Amino acid sequence: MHDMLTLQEALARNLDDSAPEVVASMVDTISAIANACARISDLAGQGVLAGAHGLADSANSQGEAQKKLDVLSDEIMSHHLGHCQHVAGWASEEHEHHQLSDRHVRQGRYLVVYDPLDGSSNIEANISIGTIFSILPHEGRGRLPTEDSYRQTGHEQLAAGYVLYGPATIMVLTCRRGVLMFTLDKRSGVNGEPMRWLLTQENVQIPAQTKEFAINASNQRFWEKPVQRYIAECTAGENGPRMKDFNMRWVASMVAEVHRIMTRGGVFMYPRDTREPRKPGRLRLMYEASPMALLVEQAGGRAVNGTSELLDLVPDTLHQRVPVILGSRDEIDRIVSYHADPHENVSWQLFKTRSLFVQPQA
Ligand code: AFP
Repeated sequence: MHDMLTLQEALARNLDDSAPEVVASMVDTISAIANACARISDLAGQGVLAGAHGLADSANSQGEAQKKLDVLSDEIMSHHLGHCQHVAGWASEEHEHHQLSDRHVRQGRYLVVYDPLDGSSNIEANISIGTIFSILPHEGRGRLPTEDSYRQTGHEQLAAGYVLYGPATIMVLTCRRGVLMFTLDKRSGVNGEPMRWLLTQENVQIPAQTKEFAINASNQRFWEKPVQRYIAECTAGENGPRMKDFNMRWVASMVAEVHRIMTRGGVFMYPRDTREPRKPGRLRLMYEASPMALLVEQAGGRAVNGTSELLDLVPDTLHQRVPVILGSRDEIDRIVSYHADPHENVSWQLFKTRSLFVQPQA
């Protein structure tokens, strides 16, 4: 491991076309996030022994019950960002409003948006969970950031990433110059030194084709027709219009699903559904969809809401929800074409059964 680049070394090389003060400030900011995530990894890895299992006696700004690890992870992220001189403010899934750095609010170059703990329903089941973050420019540098300061499209992100707390703790990161993967060296960090993140993959590329999709199939009856059509064709397998068999995965941690796609391709879908027509989707644009969309696009994939590129969307509010369909480019192109086909004729034999997943009696 002695010849592996550290996070700081790899970032400096990745940003070698930038001004020195930009390199230094971005390296410092991502290091602050990395140190926070190393601490979250340690807590998550301690499991119930860390006293971080179960529900907190609180709800987040969207009325969702909070897990103790949600709250602790948010406090850790907030603490590290508050001590970073380059961060003017931040917004979290766990708080209705953004938070201002009490020391660097005017001079900070960056605004950070994050989901401190994605996949909370999996904590007690010991299934991989993660942190998702997005770094935006503080355009009004020198002035106090407002909530409007955060309402930037995904194209404005200067960097985006996630940390997956699995058997290994892995950070996947882009500064708009390709995608880098780092593994936390859990045997480092002695004598009070921060743990090291080592560069274990660079120039990550998502295969354009795949035979694997991820969707919560229990919602099938609520999906709109283009999604019904796409999934029905996948499950029809080699005897259906796709003429090949597909496999399905569903972890219920977006970070784990996206990481699988980063490593071998695939499609992830949390589409709009008709349960609550007023609710455009489950996932949040600013701290789930946008950062993941930048990562996927930087790795050669595609990320849409069904009809538009996710990176094009201008957020209305900090916690705006959107449909998310992302992954292997050829598959996303197909799904977009189905959404664009107003008269799409679903071949009815796919729907002869009561459910897409019940094969007709022989
Ligand atoms: P939680 O953090 O509340 O568990 O939600 C995780 C998530 O936002 C995303 O990571 C998953 O893909 C999706 O929700 C799972 O949703 P379902 O529980 O409806 O499958």
